[in-house]
Amino acid sequence: MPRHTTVAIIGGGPAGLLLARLLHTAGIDSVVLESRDRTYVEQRQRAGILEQATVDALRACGAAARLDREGLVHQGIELRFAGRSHRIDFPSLTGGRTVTVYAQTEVVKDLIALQLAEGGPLLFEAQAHEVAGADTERPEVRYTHEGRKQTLTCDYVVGCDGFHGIARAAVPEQVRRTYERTYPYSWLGILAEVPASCDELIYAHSPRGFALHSLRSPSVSRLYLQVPNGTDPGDWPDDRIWDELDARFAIDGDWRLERGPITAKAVLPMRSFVTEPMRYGRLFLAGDAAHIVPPTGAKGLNLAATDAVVLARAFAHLKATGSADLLDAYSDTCLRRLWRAEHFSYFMTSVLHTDPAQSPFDTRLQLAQLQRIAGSRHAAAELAENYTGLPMEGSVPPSFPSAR
Ligand code: FAS
Ligand code: PHB
Repeated sequence: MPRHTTVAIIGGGPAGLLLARLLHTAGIDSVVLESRDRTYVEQRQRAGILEQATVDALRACGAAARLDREGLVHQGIELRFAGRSHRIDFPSLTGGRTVTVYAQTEVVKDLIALQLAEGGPLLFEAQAHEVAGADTERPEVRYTHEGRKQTLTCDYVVGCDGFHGIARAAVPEQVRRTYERTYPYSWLGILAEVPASCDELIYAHSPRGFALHSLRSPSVSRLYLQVPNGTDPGDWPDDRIWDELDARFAIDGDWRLERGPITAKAVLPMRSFVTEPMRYGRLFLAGDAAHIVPPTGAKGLNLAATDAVVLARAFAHLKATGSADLLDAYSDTCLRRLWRAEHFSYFMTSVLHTDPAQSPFDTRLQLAQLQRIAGSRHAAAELAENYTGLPMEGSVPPSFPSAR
């Protein structure tokens, strides 16, 4: 295990793993420190939708072989409200853009396999405790691995350690600005061994609350329903879940929600969060370590991937030219696109969920907004452009500079 590396990466989730892979293809060494074990990281149920830019980034670094075989390209989504169904067609509204259904668990498995086979060190059960010297030329990451305290020195350190990680705290409080919104509801998410009852994702607004029908594969469905904060999944036996989903997806006309064995249940809270700047000295923050969105807009994983792409491009530029200008612009470059995604995620969450405290007037406003989207190409295009992912500034080159 090296005691020094060019880029120390804290966190082996999508942000850290994709960054390590992109750096490797640019011939830049890194070390990834991941606090959990491999099984935990690979099994953790999270996102399911990849924007085209995320697919492009995975292809650009040779991590998309299985994704290209097993990923399901989706050309639209369905909105349901007031007993009606409305399809939003992505290609016709965005000039050809689509999304791909491919679970975050699979992205993580693919990146871990590549990192272990070809990349730099990826240490599991390596818990980082502190980033020291972020504002010096030689930052240090202090961590514990196999019961022993260790220190990794580096040229740069990237906090990819998620919302509950430690890297963000290395940005002094007087420098750090945080922005946050919490929501008066959560999601109860389930995995069910049953084919999806729809060809594309269904987002449903109903007086009983929001529901989402997604999937993981042709035989495994992923569904969510809005529940009060603090809900105990144990209070939701399978039949109650299916009955409630039936009620929320109900539309005029014949449509049937297929039921099957539920193999996983979890409640996840909703939060919007941004920390600025995403850089301090030689410390950079990427992914959930810097920002959180409510999952309604399917942005979380994709934002993490964008940060990794922008940062890897900046490090590759520094290596190739000696210029740190892209590194210096990293935070602003990511934040400009991030705030647009924060708004879109907030918008999708607010227009589709029924806040228990909302008035009948609020509900009529939601229905008016949803009807506007269903009835206007312009309003539908705004949703489609945001959902499929806005172009990344200086988007990913067809292939990264080959490893020199
Ligand atoms: P991650 O949190 O994925 O990874 C951070 C990694 O750092 C973890 O593996 C953690 O173990 C490790 N770590 C933390 N502290 C450490 C330390 N001190 N030392 C070493 N390692 C440390 N997004 C969507 O788009 N759609 C969804 O449906 C969706 N559902 C979600 C459900 C849940 C329960 C959660 C929490 C998030 C969900 N998200 C969803 C968002 C999610 O996909 C994130 O955006 C994505 O995982 C972000 O990736 P990372 O930034 O890599 O952070
Ligand atoms: C998922 O498949 O987990 C998923 C899909 C779309 C969302 C959120 C979650 O908006």
